[in-house]
Amino acid sequence: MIKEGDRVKVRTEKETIEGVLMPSSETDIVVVKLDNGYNVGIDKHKIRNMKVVEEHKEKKGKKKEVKIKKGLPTIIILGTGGTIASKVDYTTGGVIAKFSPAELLELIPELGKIANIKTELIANMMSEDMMFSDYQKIAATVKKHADKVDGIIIGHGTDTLTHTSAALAFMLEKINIPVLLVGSQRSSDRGSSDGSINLICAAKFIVESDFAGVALCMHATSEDDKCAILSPTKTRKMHTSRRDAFKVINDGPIALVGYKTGKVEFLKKDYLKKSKDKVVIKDKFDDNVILLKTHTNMKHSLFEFLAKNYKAIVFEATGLGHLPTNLGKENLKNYETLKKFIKKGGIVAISSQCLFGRVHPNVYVNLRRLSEIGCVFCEDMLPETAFIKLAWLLSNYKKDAKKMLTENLRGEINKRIEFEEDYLE
Ligand code: DAS
Repeated sequence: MIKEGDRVKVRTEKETIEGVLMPSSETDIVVVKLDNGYNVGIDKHKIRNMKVVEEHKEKKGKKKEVKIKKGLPTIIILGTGGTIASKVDYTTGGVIAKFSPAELLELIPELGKIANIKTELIANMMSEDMMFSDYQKIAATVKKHADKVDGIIIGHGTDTLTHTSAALAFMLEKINIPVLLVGSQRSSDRGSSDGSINLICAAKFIVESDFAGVALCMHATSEDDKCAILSPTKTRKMHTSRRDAFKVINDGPIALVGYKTGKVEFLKKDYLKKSKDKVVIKDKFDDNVILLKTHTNMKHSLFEFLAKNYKAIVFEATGLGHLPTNLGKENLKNYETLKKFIKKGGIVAISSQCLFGRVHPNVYVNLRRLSEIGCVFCEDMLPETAFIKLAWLLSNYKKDAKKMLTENLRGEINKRIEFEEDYLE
């Protein structure tokens, strides 16, 4: 029986191909990794014959223990999956998460010179599948280790990295050490992989600085020169594949960490410092909240559905906070639906799909009409942060949720925007 990882010889009408049988996501395509590292896909219908040249043997071997170095701080790396955790194992062809300390140090030996590394696998998932229950598992694991280590790094997929960082920032009401979330835009089997540099810079920042609290550590530029320590509630993935995709919106980075130099340069002065405080977590979330991007030609039936099925709606509205509620049969009915919804205790929160700048309830009459019926304008808060925050507030601070939504709790709101870096250059 031929299995993934076996070395095979495949004969088609035109040629014979030899290599390692890899996993294939398409049923009628066979994927073979050639000796030069490239994968070729072969249409099953064109294969005349395929035979095993050499069977794959599982590498048994005892897990190598890593000896603790006296005097070095201790960092635990928690794994949740994503590209940063996955590596194609060329012998088997399978994508595996390499996560024991020994395996990780084998992959990134520099880490072992910075700190004693422990690891724990919480999940092995792509981050687009994260649920609130996963946030609760991560927070519980952080609390379990927080007073036994000098810092925590959380390996995580990049797509919703900043949703989880916002959730953790709100859940960890009191935190005494740094908790840095790290992702990788490129998988570890590619020359341009960014994961190991992000991890090394995160470890250096933990060891070199007195910072405590939740933050992200990702490439600051598309070069391999430095990483940025970024806000957990105002950062967004702004490019599908660039390594410096993570940008702080309406603010700037907390600090920069030189990869080669290890030099930490703080750009913010008012950050939480390491302490002996006990960790306090409030980890409940209300499932009855939805985040919805508004667009032209929205149907009134959707507004009716939202009002009937949700407790709170966060709109990623247009411009300064506009909704389709002003003109025409459909839209005027939307206004009435929201008015009734709010009257019955529903919450309508408004953020902007412009991302930069802030929403404003008074500039236009259309905005005033929304403010008058009780819509909450969420200042310069990111839409996804407003969604996470409101779901968290509704469960942990139920009666004050609406009021606290526009209070700055974890740096998610800037009353004044000082930092205007032009990201669109
Ligand atoms: N699917 C992406 C995720 O897990 C992979 C990645 O970018 O890490 O967010």
